[in-house]
Amino acid sequence: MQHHNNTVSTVKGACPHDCPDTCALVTTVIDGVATKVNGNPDHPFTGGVLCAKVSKYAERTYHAERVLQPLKRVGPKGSGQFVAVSWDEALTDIATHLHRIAESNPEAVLPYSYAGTMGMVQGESMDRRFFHQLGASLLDRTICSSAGGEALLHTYGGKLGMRVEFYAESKLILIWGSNSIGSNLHFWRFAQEAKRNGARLVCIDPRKTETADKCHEHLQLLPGTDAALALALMHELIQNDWLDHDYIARHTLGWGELKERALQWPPERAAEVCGLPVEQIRQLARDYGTTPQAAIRVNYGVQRARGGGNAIRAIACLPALVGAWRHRAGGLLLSSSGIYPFKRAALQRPDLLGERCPRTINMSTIGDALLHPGDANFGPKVEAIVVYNSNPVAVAPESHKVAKGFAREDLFTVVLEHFMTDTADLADYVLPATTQLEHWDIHGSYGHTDVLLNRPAIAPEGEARSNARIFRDLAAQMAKLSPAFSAPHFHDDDEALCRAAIAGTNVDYDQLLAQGFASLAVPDAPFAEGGFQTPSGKCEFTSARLTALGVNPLPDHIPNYELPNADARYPLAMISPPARNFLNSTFVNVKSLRNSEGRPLLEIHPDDAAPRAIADGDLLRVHNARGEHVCHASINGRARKGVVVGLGIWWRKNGENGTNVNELTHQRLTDIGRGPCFYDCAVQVEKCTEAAPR
Ligand SMILES: Nc1nc2c(c(=O)[nH]1)N[C@H]1C(S)=C(S)[C@@H](COP(=O)(O)OP(=O)(O)OC[C@H]3O[C@@H](n4cnc5c(=O)[nH]c(N)nc54)[C@H](O)[C@@H]3O)O[C@H]1N2
Ligand SMILES: Nc1nc2c(c(=O)[nH]1)N[C@H]1C(S)=C(S)[C@@H](COP(=O)(O)OP(=O)(O)OC[C@H]3O[C@@H](n4cnc5c(=O)[nH]c(N)nc54)[C@H](O)[C@@H]3O)O[C@H]1N2
Ligand code: SF4
Ligand SMILES: [Mo]
Repeated sequence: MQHHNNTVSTVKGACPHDCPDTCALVTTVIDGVATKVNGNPDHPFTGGVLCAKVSKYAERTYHAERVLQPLKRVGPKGSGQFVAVSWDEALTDIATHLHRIAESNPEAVLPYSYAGTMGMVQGESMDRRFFHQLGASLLDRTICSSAGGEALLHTYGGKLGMRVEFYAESKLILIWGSNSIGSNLHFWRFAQEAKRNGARLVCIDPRKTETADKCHEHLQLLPGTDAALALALMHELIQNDWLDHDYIARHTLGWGELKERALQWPPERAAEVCGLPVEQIRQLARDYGTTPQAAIRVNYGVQRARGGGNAIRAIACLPALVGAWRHRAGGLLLSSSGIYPFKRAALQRPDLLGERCPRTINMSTIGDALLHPGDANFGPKVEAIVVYNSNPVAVAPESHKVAKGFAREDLFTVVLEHFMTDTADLADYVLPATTQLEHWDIHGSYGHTDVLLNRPAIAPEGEARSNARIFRDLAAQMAKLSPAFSAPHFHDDDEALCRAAIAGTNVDYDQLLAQGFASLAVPDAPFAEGGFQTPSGKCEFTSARLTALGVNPLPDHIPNYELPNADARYPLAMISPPARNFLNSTFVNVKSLRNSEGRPLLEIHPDDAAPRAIADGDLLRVHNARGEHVCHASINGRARKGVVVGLGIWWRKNGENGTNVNELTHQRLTDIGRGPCFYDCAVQVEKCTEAAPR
């Protein structure tokens, strides 16, 4: 109810989530309470529209289960026994622990963070300064995009591509490894516009997603076979001379070698590997080879298998072969994050390391890292871990090892969080963090090309503090033990950090303050005249840098680690892409969104269900040598034969047997970029005959 004497305001912000869309937000605040979060109608890309998840942001922010005071563990690890303590007590004790460990070996301290917020300030500023000063182990942040990101680096020279708005003018769009309706909604708006203007939409995905339902064609290939498909497309482009010889000659490197490789991949061979009808591959090649303004929206779903880097490289070669880059409505986009001029070094201060060169730990193998006793090769055992913007116990592969690592009584664990996640449950201290409605931040995007400023709309709930403030406050405590932490760069406040992110660039902070966003000047067609940022300046079909890294310099199909039936005990391939109403493991505890997802499910094809006597809704045991996950069967027509789909990422504690899909995934890494192989996983499925063990 709104009375005339209420103070009503609207505050401009940015969606912080790990989503390519980075929407501009407008929060309505009445008497200090955020009542509604909307899309900013003035931001062209957002168009006033948000996804279902962030429309529920007020529900998440005022959730009764928010952690609003520092919590200290009192019972055994994982017992859930915590008491509220003052900030002063928590920070003093944490600083004492970190200082003591760092005194004998700073590398025994490990930060663990990812993109719970994508903000430059709350994601990668004061935190990095703190750990650089300490000399803590470095974290290789590979869990999402490094295979594809590095593949793109070695092909185009960076994370660059088509401008998203020009997809609306394309005549053919390949949506490759992405469920756009679920995970890239604002791109989908442009694809819809293109469709209305007569474009053909093709979806390439092992799962019949909502997006596949709305495309003209769906190539439902087996997981991890995209490079074979791309090579067969090249084979047909060559055989039918659907090539732009001029573009190839002037702007590419290694055409002779690539051609030779592609000619080894007739469509019949790829059809066999991909599990696709050969005519479907031929037709796609014909469409791609004969439509100028052909665009590819490839996404990270492609690169979560052993050969994921090579697959992205093979796909990324296609636009150069047909000269699609000549048109602004042709080409490819994986990520646009490479265009931002943010001053990362100024924010993160890697120079604070001085002469020290700490070891690097890969976040994708955190299970093994936490269980490692330490040796000359690995370095010291991890004795303390500080987690923020991430929920590794739920999201990292082979999670029973991750949980076991975090359960170590001798590991000192601090978790900065909004909620008691699976990871927070295993902490020594849980520190209450602010949400995006309560703090400052500045954002780029990986799906568009604007900069956004996030202003706090409301005061922090309870005793919550922003990540940047928590690391500032921790530095102040450390300064009592180690004077280097009293330096001025440990005093910069959050808004000053926003300004520092763009200081000296041509992004105008006043414009951000006034309007909430600012567009970067980017060319319409980035590679129309070549101009790739590789060492050769060309689109590198062959990469000398990959040779130097000991990787095959020419894209190839690399079969999955776990091919179904390679081990007869595990005949099904399992993929675990995101659920539409969750964002990774965020929002799992928001009731309205959880109700939409129901419960943890495994989608299975009728031909795989029938011989196992599995009916829709049955309780299932999904297992392999690493573990078992109990969930319910869904025979909804979305899984292909031979492939099961466990939509993620539920919290383990919501699982029927206290696990989620990552109980089954492994810690082996991708060919390029050291990434995880979530979608390269073989399992067996059977009906549960008795109530699930807990
Ligand atoms: N609603 C929602 N949106 C999200 C997220 C979320 O959890 N929920 N997560 C965000 C994050 S962190 C990221 S990284 C992005 C991810 O963005 P995308 O990579 O676009 O993620 P998805 O839309 O799930 O698309 C992955 C698709 O790849 C398919 N797939 C699996 N294996 C293969 C394969 O081998 N080949 C091909 N061609 N396809 C394959 C899956 O079935 C799935 O439909 O989305 C972001 N947006
Ligand atoms: N099986 C399987 N596993 C996967 C994937 C998959 O497709 N399948 N996807 C992978 C991918 S693409 C990714 S990116 C990772 C994502 O994994 P994570 O980066 O761990 O993402 P979330 O699970 O969303 O966890 C983010 C946490 O950060 C917290 N948070 C948000 N904002 C703030 C803040 O301002 N301060 C603090 N302190 N905390 C905050 C949220 O409450 C949330 O608990 O998961 C990976 N795991
Ligand atoms: S999660 Fe993505 S689509 Fe939803 S509001 Fe945020 S940026 Fe927009
Ligand atoms: Mo991700």
